[in-house]
Amino acid sequence: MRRTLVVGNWKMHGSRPANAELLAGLLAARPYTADVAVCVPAVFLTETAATLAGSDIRWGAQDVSAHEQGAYTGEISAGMLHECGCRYAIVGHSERRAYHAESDALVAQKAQAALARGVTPIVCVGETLAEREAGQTEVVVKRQLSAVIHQLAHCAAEMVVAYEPVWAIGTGRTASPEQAQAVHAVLRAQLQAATGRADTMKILYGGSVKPDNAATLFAQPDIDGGLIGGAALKAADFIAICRAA
Ligand code: G2H
Repeated sequence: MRRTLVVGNWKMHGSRPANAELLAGLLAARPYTADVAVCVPAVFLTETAATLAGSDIRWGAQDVSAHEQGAYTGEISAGMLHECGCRYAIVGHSERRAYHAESDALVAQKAQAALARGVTPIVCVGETLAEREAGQTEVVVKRQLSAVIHQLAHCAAEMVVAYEPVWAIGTGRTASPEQAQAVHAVLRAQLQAATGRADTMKILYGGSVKPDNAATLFAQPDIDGGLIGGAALKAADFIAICRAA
């Protein structure tokens, strides 16, 4: 039985006062039946760690460098994230693929760098609207996941996968539970073929998850929780989603 995981992806939102209020709200609403985590902007990791330390709410980053260390201005290594107590690092979010030209190969290197330092990568895959309409959904997500599996070989079983259809991100359009489940089943079959342990691996859904659609999505057999953007910025909404698990 896989335990549901709900991860807030704050993206480039937040401020010290707003974060303090949001985290206080999440702490006050414990206990949760789901595992709960927040992936915050890197500059807030230390404070987030101090606030959440000793609780069962986990924290993580939204990206990680593919490099271990060195002259890479602006980059943050997996070792640094580990020092900040990060449990997770999102890699390959479609916003990074689109706005920072991240390739499948780079995403795979980032996932490997995270795992090498004990940080669990949350590997995002997902098709654009044009790709869906061209009937390419399965080809695209399998290609994206295959790059990571190939790079990671034996340790692939330690990662989390997030299926985020690009057309559903921040648009208010959510994949129907049936559409999402169909892709999750494809991804799980691919993970099973590669690792033999897919029944223990979490595949999250992301893309306009809200309090009113979370329960139906999470009830699908291959949807193990969510990666939540906009609705993770309001304590009441995020708590409601965590409770929908
Ligand atoms: C998808 C998601 C979080 P939102 O990017 O990763 O954001 O819930 O705002 O669509």
